[in-house]
Amino acid sequence: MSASPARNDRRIILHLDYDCFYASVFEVEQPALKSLPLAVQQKQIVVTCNYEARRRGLNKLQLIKDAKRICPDVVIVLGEDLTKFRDASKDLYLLIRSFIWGGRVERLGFDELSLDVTEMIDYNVGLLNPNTMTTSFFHLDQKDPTVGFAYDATKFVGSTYPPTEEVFARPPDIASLEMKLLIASHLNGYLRGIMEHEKGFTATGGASTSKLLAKLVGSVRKPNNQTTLLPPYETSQEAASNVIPFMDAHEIQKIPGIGSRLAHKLRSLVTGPDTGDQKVTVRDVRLFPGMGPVLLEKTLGGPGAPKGIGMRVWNTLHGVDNTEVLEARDLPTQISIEDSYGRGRLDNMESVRRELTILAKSLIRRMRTDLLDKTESNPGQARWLAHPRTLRLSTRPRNAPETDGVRTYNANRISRSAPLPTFLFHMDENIDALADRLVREHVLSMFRKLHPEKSGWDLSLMNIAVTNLVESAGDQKQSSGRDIGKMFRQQETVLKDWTVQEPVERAVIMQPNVSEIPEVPVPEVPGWTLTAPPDEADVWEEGDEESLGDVECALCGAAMPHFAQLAHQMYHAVED
Ligand code: DGT
Ligand code: MG
Repeated sequence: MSASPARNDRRIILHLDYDCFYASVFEVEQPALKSLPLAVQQKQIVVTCNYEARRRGLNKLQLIKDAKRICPDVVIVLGEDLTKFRDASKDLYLLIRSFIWGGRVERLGFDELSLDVTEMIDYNVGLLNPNTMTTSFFHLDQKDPTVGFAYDATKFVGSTYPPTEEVFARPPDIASLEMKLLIASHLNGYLRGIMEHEKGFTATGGASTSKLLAKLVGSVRKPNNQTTLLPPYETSQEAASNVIPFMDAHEIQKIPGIGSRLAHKLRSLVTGPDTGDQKVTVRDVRLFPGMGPVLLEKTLGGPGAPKGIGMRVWNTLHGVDNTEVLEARDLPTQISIEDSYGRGRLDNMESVRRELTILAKSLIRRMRTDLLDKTESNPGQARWLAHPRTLRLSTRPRNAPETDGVRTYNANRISRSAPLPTFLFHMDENIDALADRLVREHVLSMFRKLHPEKSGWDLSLMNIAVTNLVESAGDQKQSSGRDIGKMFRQQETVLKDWTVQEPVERAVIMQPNVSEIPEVPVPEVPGWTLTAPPDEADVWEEGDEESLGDVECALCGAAMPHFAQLAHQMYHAVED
């Protein structure tokens, strides 16, 4: 077997995963739902359910009909319009980011955050006083020493892996990784408390030295809990490392970055032909004879596989992940809205016009939500932080049935682009009128160019997007955690379980003061037709949760996180 990869445990990373996120969004709106079993429906599937429903035997990604059979009094709410989830997600992200120095927060899908808190923890370790450890103070602001919270630096918050009782008879050494993680567990608990107190959302937290380990250890105890992965981490002495047994126990497909396709190949390697129901763990793969980066490259590499996949997976199996927490952009790169349609629903121009108008309304609403400067109190005078220059219409036609009557799935979208008409930026017109005009004067002619036939297109999907965003003058950097002192000053915090030494003013992220947008000439964009799916790598995209993973649907080629595969397969099953 090849040598274990070297570790670099200099960073401290926290992970937050909001509990039953879509269901919580409804519960925050209507608190009475909290005590009832609640399921959120998309198509024919329960995409998530609250923990009361889980206690009664319901699961995520179950068919609605099964959920009703298992729990007849389940309350079902429709969750197909993602707007409120996106808004809550953005709100929570901005709240958490306001605390983190340098804004080092990455949003993963709608309901997970990775936080690089290395600098905050190093700073606070430097201020520890060995004589007053139980009455330490966590500084949230380097400039204002009164901003922060009191904590006991001899105890972890939440649980640990392995459990603390077994290993923690002695207090950790101040210079140790253990001490950094202990302090990080207090920050993790504080942030979770803030989220719950300020916004009503609970989350599950993890603390470790990489995005991978923080995420995995976070899911050890759900919901509304947190876990810290304790050192030693060194893999050079495997017997002593906590990382290796922790990683080893996971089923291979549960590991972030190893989606179903890779898991399938690894299972086939380890057990022979993969029937899908074998349980193959990280340990089974790691200890397979001859295992190492070379065999992994041979097994997983090939056309379409990312370069160096063997080494990456070898690192992952050992819990080594050196990827950075990516700071999110404040503005999207594009905004796109789409919907899918059952067979025969889009077969005449009137139904196409009606559906395009619905999509256009959502698009304009999203443009206003994401691209307007919210600091202007009079909405009529709000300024655009960025101007998209291009309008894109994409569709996905169904394949005609083959001679044997079987209809194959068409994964390809076709698209057409044109300059975005500037009337869309008029704030004095209402959204319905703008959407109507956009469709009549622009989108319908794009549609006819894509589909010159008068009818019979049988489309399974339509998408309208604005792309090619040109940011307005001024920089769009928002205030980061370092400015937090300004935000904390007046109002008293009544955070349960958290002692805050200083009265605080609530964290409000200040948008930059952007000066008037100069008139930029609209570039000429010739119409063109694509056969590949458009680039969907935008953090605020419609359908975010299905655009951020590394798994690809074998039927339609859509990228999605591996957790989404089952629902996605069901979606195909019920689509037509
Ligand atoms: P948790 O974290 O187990 O308490 O429950 P959730 O509901 O937060 O589940 P999570 O973290 O896997 O996903 C976050 C949200 O994303 C969830 O509330 C609904 C949505 N979601 C999860 N899986 C899928 C999926 O396969 N398809 C679709 N359309 N949405 C999904
Ligand atoms: Mg969650």
